[in-house]
Amino acid sequence: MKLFYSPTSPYARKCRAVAIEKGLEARVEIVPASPMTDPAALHSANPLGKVPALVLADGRCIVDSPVICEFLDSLPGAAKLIPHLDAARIDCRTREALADGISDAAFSRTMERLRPEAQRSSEWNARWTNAIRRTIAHFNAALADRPHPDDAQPDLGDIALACALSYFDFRHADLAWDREAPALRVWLTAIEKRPSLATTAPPPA
Ligand SMILES: N[C@@H](CCC(=O)N[C@@H](CS)C(=O)NCC(=O)O)C(=O)O
Repeated sequence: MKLFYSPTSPYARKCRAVAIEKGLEARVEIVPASPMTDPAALHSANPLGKVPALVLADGRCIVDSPVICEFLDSLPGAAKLIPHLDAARIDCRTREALADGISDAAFSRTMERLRPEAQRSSEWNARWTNAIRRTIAHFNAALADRPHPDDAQPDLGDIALACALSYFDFRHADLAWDREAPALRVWLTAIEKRPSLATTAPPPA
């Protein structure tokens, strides 16, 4: 199978990290794609023109990182990233959705910055920033409920959060989110030592 990805995308990184956690690297060929240049191969895999997109050997295409991760996790592998039991599963998927929401708001901030200054919206920028701040504070406060990354297999919610925080660092380091969430920084440093995250980190800015 082929995974269209960009090295800076937190959603694509999440999928790549899940593949590595599962021990599926050899089965997932990674294909770089730059979505903003509208490559035809990406459009035929994902008409939305977004990365990540996964193309299976039989030609079927799977899009949206939560669905791709669910598919990868359904394959036999070294780890299980999405719990089976309902309550744990819903908790994991909710943390994934919140983390992806940080990535969504951070990506919107990134795109907004690329627009001519006169077209930028300070109201939207503040709204995205406030949503990110609240969500980071939420994760920081809930950290005690999660096992330390050195002690247990992280789940998909943990992987998504690491990718989101790291993307926020990569694109918006000036906001220094860890001033208000120092425990979450310690958590991020620990989890990013895992090979799945260490080998998929965004390139130096
Ligand atoms: N909900 C999607 C979001 C994917 C996404 O927004 N990817 C960005 C790159 S980080 C993209 O390809 N953007 C191109 C565009 O919006 O046209 C997912 O989780 O896979």
